[in-house]
Amino acid sequence: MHKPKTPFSPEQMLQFQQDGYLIVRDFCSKAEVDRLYGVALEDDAMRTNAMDLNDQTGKKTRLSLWFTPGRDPFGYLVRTEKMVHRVHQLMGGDSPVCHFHSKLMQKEPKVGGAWEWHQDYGYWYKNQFIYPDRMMSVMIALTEANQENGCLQVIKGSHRMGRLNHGFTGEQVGADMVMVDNALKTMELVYCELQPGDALFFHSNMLHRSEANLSDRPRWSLIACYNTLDNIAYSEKSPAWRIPLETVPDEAVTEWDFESLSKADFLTKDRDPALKETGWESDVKVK
Ligand SMILES: O=C(O)CCC(=O)C(=O)O
Repeated sequence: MHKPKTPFSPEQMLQFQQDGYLIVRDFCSKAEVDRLYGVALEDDAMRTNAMDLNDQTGKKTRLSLWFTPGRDPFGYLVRTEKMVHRVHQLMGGDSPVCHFHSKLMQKEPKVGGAWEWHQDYGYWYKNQFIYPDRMMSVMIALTEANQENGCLQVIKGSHRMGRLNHGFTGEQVGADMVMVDNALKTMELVYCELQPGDALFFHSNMLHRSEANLSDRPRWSLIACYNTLDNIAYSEKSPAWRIPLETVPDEAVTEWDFESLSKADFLTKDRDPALKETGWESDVKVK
């Protein structure tokens, strides 16, 4: 019988269960990061499909979000064996991995805005995914992320609180601040400083936020979001979340021919009225 791949050690699995996140240093090589960042900067489709989202102070965070992984270096990366096997293991290892969506986060120097405390499942609950333990995100740093340029902050172990209520805080949707403050009194706040190529794997109920980028250096990253095939979304019209991923070899990112993302199914604020019904449009507009 085919033996499932288990790249994480039992100690790492325990750490993920307790802390809700794991950092894998040098998950992507310099050559992979160069290719990904090059496409991020140069592919017109990324630029024309980017959305600017306001934070509470009027600073803007730019992101491009698409659903179906294509024949481009980002589409390859999210389907690499090293990625899918790790995500599969962290989400239980007994149901195929699907790709919900990916986002290219473009936090520009001086203007890149903050993100309020939230859980990703605080949003995805609206899409009626039923199992939070079978959803997760992987952030891959394309540039250095540190406290000066607004790296991700997490409350270690906060995924064990379960889903918190989310509502509007100013223009953004954020978690109930009473419970966030309680969490901060109880658990450790961790600044996830990353070097280009580092990966942060985190649970869908992990409380996280980031501050504005007040530095003079960009903070760009990919966030790939996954679910398992058995985790049905009862109110989600985007296509990818129920298609089991076919993996590609790790070297695809740097060695395979690739296409532009021009045919990718990007989320745009007004392109797809059907998405409005899913709650996606409103989530993204305010996030
Ligand atoms: O990139 C960031 O700073 C935060 C993004 C985030 O929290 C999210 O997309 O859920």
